Amino acid sequence: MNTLDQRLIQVIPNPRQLAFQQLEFYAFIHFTVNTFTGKEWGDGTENPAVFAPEELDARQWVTAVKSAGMQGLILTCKHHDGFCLWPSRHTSHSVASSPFRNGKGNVVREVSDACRDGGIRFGVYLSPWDRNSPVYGQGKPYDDYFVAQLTELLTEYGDIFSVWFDGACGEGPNGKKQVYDWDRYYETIRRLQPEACINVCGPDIRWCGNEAGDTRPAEWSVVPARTRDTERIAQNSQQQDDEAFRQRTIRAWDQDLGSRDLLRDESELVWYPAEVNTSIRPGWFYHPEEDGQVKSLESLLHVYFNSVGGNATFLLNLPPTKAGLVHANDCARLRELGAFLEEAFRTNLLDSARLQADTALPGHDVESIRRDGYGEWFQAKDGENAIAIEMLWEVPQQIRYVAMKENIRLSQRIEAFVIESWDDGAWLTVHAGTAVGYKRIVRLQNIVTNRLRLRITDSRVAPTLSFVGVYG
Ligand code: FUL
Repeated sequence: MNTLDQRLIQVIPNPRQLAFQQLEFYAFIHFTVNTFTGKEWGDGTENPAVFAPEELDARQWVTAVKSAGMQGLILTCKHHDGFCLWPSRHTSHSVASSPFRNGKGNVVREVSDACRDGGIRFGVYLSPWDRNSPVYGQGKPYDDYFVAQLTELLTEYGDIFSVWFDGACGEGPNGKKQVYDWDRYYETIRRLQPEACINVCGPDIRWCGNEAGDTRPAEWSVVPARTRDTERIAQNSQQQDDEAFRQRTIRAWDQDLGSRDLLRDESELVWYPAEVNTSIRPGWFYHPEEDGQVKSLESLLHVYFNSVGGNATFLLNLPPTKAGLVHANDCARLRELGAFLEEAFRTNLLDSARLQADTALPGHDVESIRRDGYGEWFQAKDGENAIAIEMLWEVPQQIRYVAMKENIRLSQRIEAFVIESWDDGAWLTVHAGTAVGYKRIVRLQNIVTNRLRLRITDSRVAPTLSFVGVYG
């Protein structure tokens, strides 16, 4: 083992990151005064009287979220406009000053309760950038205000799985510039909700760097520590309310964050897995004129396979309407997506296959890939960085997807693999890939064969596989 590989495989997820990655797919909900004013970024001068959802039903949101197979929900408790969806004791710019439930309402309460009742996780988005707060830009007074709000959210609404800190800020040199006390915010979260991950401007989950649902061909979880730099994240984030930004994809210079070549000269490495966030519609907030622009099933599947199937988590945004409901068009698409995924991954053809591996570390034989989980796993012998696993069926099978998972508790090791199908007396390469990590799902062109071979052709050290699934 060379020293670079030794360094790389020492970088592993902590338990909160591991639990987070296992959620795979969860929802974002963008809802605030913008829903009523038609804007994407409110400026903080909105009259709370505009916030009047008359049919708000958080259980309807949770039903829609679950119908797509999502396992959590992150709510914009406060967006850049500063309006709070809960009756914060530290500002009157909140639901308490609105007609919603006659000023007695609390959207955060209703949504967190509905999540708990529906058996999904609840997370909070709290925008650091606040265009309403009079103390924004004053340093400590704003930090005190922000921490007080965080404390309300983290102590009064049960278990929180994610605190999502947006990097966006449009106030440049002429505006009010707040230097955030990130360490103090993080310390507050660790103390009050030690299991919550801090996403984007935070150390646990890495923003994929765009809002269009674009992903890198290889999303690495072991990356340079400098990718966690909040200044850099903020610079790459939205600087103004900008439709073009929302469509922008990953820039060429930012494509590789974790190849061996790139990491070679990095002094500090961290486990920082990617999250892909995009909206089901062009905007993050609801606009009736976008009712006909709900993303197609194929385009959502494209993002799903590249994120959940590409070693990243998928945060899909749903914008509730002015009435306070997820629109029927979005609900229909979510049901369609959920039904598709359910059907695609229902039957694992591996259950009826015979398995052969050309090598295995004692105690980690190939049969371990049949059961999903980290209790048992396949592992090659030390020093063996290339292996082959063959799957054999009595009769030919029609194969559409192959899912692979590494035992990431032992880091991310696989760097290159191929899938081959036995075709007319010879092995035919049907897919060549790179990183696997938490999960890689390969879409195949409807292969028909009774022999499939997975060859891991390069690994940092002896590769592991905690699970392989083959689906028709
Ligand atoms: C961006 C924000 O400016 C958008 O309004 C939205 O909240 C998105 C998730 O992050 O940076």
